[in-house]
Amino acid sequence: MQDAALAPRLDRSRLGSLPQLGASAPLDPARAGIIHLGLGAFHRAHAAVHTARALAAEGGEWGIIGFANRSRGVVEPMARQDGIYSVLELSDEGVRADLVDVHRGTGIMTEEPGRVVREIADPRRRLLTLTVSEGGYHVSPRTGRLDVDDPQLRADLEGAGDPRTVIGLLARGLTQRAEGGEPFTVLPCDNVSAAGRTARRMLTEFLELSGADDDVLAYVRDHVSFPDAMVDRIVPATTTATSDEVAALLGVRDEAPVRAERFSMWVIEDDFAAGRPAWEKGGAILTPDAGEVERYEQVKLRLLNGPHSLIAYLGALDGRVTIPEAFDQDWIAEATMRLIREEMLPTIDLPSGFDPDAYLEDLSHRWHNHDLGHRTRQVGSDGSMRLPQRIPVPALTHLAAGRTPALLALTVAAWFACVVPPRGFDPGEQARAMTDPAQRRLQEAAARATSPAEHARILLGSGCLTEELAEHEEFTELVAALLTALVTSGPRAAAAEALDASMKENR
Ligand code: CS2
Repeated sequence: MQDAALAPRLDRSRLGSLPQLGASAPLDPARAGIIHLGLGAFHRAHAAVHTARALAAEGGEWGIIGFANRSRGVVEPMARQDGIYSVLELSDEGVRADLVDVHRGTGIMTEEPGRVVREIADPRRRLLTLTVSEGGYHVSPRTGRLDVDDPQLRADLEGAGDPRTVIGLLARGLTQRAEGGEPFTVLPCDNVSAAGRTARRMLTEFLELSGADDDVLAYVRDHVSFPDAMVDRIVPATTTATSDEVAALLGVRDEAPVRAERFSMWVIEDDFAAGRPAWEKGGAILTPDAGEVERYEQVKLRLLNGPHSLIAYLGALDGRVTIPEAFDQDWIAEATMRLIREEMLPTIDLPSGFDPDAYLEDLSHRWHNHDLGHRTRQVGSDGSMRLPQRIPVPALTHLAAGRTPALLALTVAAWFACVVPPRGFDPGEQARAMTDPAQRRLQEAAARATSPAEHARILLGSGCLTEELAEHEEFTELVAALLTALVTSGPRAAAAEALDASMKENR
């Protein structure tokens, strides 16, 4: 592999001589129609790629002004590289690298909130995409409403100074945009159920609580659309080895490359108040049917994301560094596939023409992709924001019908064991490397527990997976028993216990 440091820098002069995905956006940043919040690897390997392909098919003024949340890690090299970077695609046929050239400006949300607000208010911008992860929507895991317990959100509600949260930035930007009244679209691209409607709901609650004028509320209601979407592409975190791979393949130094699997899917509700790129010509599926998008979202959250969490937590507890290493363990694969088939699939309506067997075969192939190197610690991080999207609804469905969702309970117990371990239990290096904004708070809440079972009861009782689920004592007891098994007998024995109990009638 070539050392990236020795290769000449990637910049605009390389376009034309190196392979490129789709087409370049128009060069004039003033005509960039899209603002993106959350300029990380996922957006750059997903929506940006579909946008480049749409531009190749139909053109249009759809350059992207991208803001990272707080890190300079992507923004600075992208600025040095004229917004260009490469996507490494890893498939059975090997690896290929292509340039992407659709970004027409970058910045950092937390450093330049005023600029984000001005961009949203600017009539030349017509839509905003979001990849800010689950936490960016500020939905309380306890109540399902706007998370007014969050100090940053509360500060934004009080309105003194620049907004610091995504919802606060959107509210301020749209309030200014309402003066001119130009329509706008906010298109969330995160693994959040009904993300478009959720974003609209959180934003509207925010505006109401902060005392916004009726005109602003009416503008948002009537002239801003919030389509739902399902996004899917596995994108591991970029490492320096990725730059070396690009140097070997393309002969240039790219300090902001991304690597991804070949699979990419984007299903979007076709509800755009101010136009959009021809994404349907760039590999996305657009449908006017919000119900169909929701069915795809549920497939994604319940068949892929929820079970992905289980693989990550069991794998980390078993000392596995990557998802494929974890999924190669027969007992992890068995627990995962039974979680999917028995506890997840029966709780969703499938999109029309959707073949679950083909999807699951594909999924298992994707999870076995060793070249991708997707880490258990990456998928296992932020469980406090991810699991509320993945666990409570299917668990409640089974509990209401008198069945035991033991593999869903195992997912929760394994999350606790990794991220909020009971006193005296060391979950190992991979689990210790997982991060979670609620870790400290949960750890403190459970500090008085004298046993793993009590530890689990306190954590669930705090409402970390909704208050509704916390009311189901049988679920709490299941998690308590499985956490005890994890801590005393290890993940494999706990998984066997859960497999035995799964879907038994409990009344
Ligand atoms: C994963 C997702 O980290 C996670 O929670 O389940 O990032 C997953 O890789 C993507 O959603 C795939 O589209």
